[in-house]
Formats: sequence, C-alpha cells, structure tokens
Amino acid sequence: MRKIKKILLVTDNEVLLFRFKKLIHERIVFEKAKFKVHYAYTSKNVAFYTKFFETDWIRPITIKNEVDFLIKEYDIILSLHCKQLFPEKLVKNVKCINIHPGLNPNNRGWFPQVFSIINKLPCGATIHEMDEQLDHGKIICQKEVKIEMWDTSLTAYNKIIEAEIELLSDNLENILIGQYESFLPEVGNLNLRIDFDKLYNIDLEDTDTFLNHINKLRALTHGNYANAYFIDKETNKRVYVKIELTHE
Ligand code: 0FX
Repeated sequence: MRKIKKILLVTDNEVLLFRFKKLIHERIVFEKAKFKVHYAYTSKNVAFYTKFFETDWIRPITIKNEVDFLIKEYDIILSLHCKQLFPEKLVKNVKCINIHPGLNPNNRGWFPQVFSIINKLPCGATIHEMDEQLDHGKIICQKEVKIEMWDTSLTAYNKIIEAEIELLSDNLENILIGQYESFLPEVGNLNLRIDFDKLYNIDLEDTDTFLNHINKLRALTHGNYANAYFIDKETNKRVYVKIELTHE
C-alpha cells in the first residue's frame, strides 16, 4: 500500500488558514499521492487560542519543544505566516517550506511591503525551502506584485495575500509530491521587527522631500494599526497619523 504523506501546516494568519483549507479541499487533486494534513498555530497566539481551543482539527504548538516529534511524524512542514523560528535541527531533517509575503531576496523578514514602499525594492510573494536563516533558502516559485503610488501598506499587503494564494493554488500539489525545481538566490537584505518599530516616530522638524514623507506615511498606513505618530509638544500626547490616497 502506498505510504500516506503527513503534512503539518503551521500558521498564525486566520485569513490564510481558511483560504488554505479551501484550496486543499477544492484544488488539490489527490490522484498522484495521498496526504494527511494536520494544522497548528503558535501557542502564544491568544487570538487563535481563544477561537480554536475547543476544536480538535487545529492545535497550539511551540515548535522548538517538539523538534524530535516533528522530525519523526511529518514528511513536510509548511509555514504559512507562522510566527516562530524553525530550529536548525528541524529544517535539516524535515522538508520545511515557507510561504512568505515578500519577493525574496528583497526585504526578507518582517512586513516586506512596508519596506518596499520606502526603499523601492520589489515586492511580492515567495514559496521557498527553509534553511537556518530567516526567509532564506532555495526559491521554488515567486510572484511579483506591483506597488502603485496610491498603495498603502494595507492595499499592497492585500495584493500580496492574493499572490500567495495564487502561488499555492498553482504549485502546492507539485511541492507536496516533490516535483519542482528550486534555486538559491543572493542573500538580499533583511528587516527585523525593531526596524519597523524605528519608523513609527515622526520628527516634526524633519526636512525631506514631500515624496519621502508621503511614502513613509503610505508604508505605515495599515487599517486600524496605530503606527506613525508625532508628539504634541503642548500635551506631550502621541498623535497618530494615517494617509488616504485616491487616484483618478
Ligand atoms: O503574518 P504577517 O502577515 O507576516 C509577518 C512577517 O511580515 C512575515 O515575514 C513572516 N513570515 C510572518 C510570520 O509574520 O504579519 P501580521 O499579520 O502581524 O501583519 C500583517 C501586516 O500588518 C504587516 O505586513 C504590517 C501590518 N502591521 C502589523 C502590525 C503587527 C502594522 O502595520 N502594524 C503592526 O503593529
């Protein structure tokens, strides 16, 4: 009898979780191989825990505590916006695949579209094999997303999510059966969460081009997130700033 491939999907993104589940049910043709997909989310993810603690189809996981079990149990581990670092021992012993909201090797790491709006490096989505470095490893497939002058972080991000789904939809089955080519890109550049936090504070005395100011506000405008702010000298209170752009 043919061996059933065991897949673990770890995600901390609810939209992508349900889009992935739908894809698995609708688009993946299970004729070439059979898969059993298990689902998990980061233990510290309170929103997921609150929503899913009574369900049995998805469970909390702290990856670093389960490395040996994961190696024994799974053929492939998929990270779909999972907010945990995968330990070296894990990525060296199980095929770990990352679905990343950035166009590697540009702006690897946190919130790629934010940095693309600021530094003009290309943006998009990438599916790649994981190694011990963050958002690094052999690229399997990727799709560039064009950021327009009127895009904010949120509208760019929404396009990237669609690009990720498209990549999964077109490539997931071949990835799961190991039928794909891959290549190692250049090292590129990496942004950490601290680099994002450094963007928040707007210096009202800062002199720069209007374009750079607008780009910074576009990069920090993302739905309800209170990102960019300046300090009102009279009250010493933070005043949060967002930008709204429309085009003809
Ligand atoms: O899950 P995710 O979409 O992606 C992040 C990283 O960007 C990605 O490289 C990594 N592989 C993944 C595990 O984690 O991030 P998020 O849902 O926390 O945020 C989505 C967007 O929201 C982000 O691109 C920018 C925006 N955002 C997020 C936070 C937390 C803000 O504008 N302000 C914030 O404080």
